[in-house]
Amino acid sequence: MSIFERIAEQVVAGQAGEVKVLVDQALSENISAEDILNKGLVAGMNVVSEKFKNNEFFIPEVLVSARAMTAGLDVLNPLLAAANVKAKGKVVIGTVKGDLHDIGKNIVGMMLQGAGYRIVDLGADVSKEKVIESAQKENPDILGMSALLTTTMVYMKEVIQGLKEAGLRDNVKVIVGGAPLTQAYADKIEADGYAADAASAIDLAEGLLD
Ligand code: B1M
Repeated sequence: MSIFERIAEQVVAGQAGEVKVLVDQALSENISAEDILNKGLVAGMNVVSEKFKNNEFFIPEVLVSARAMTAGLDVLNPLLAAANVKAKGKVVIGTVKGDLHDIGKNIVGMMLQGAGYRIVDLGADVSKEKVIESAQKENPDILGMSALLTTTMVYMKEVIQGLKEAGLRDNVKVIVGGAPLTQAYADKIEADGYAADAASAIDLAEGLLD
């Protein structure tokens, strides 16, 4: 089994310590950080994504795998930044104002990171002003908004309106998700896309930036 397959396998198994050891080992064998990322860590998270989509993995397994992937990413990040590896795109993500539910948003962020996107996580309870400031500063390809309450999902429309008023709406694809959201609601507020889960969010991002 190649070192890449072993890294991927340990990401799927959620073994953070093993992932770190294997990533260090791969680096000591002069394998590039980019190859370790794409052929090892991301390959592993792709398997996790599929298992999650097919109901073979549930939230706890996804979180443990995401943590294992992050352990590997922590080792690679400085090297990737130095090597200037081009990410697939930049995603600003947050849970909307008034809403403290951040577990789903964190999973979506981690899975997108695992799929090769750079993530700027604004956290939870994020105001329209903070989104606009971040859109100006970070110039993201995608803005992702999450909401878990029927009372807070309506705020997404205000954020989109705020982006329009700031002249930023055409610069960024807006994707939305969270348990009370639907495709119909996403269409109504003129978001660019809706994803029901983290694996679909990756497919959505890939499609929008294609
Ligand atoms: Co709250 N809560 N909660 N809660 N909570 C719900 C959402 C609720 C449905 C429970 C219920 O009554 N059955 C209900 C909402 C009812 C409604 O509005 N229709 C509710 C309520 C009422 C409340 C409070 C008002 C309770 C109170 O204080 N009276 C309060 C509100 C606080 C606030 O936000 N202001 C509250 C508080 C909390 C806790 C703090 C205790 C905790 C949150 C902890 C945290 O997130 N750090 C909590 C929790 C854990 C839940 C439930 C039990 C679980 C949510 C969760 O994490 N699911 C939830 C019940 C439920 O949903 N069945 C509930 C797991 C997570 C992985 O799934 O977030 O759906 P989810 O994310 C998925 C997808 O939705 C999607 O991908 C994710 C991964 O597959 N997705 C995206 C999510 N964001 C996306 C973004 C994307 C794309 C996909 O693109 C950008």
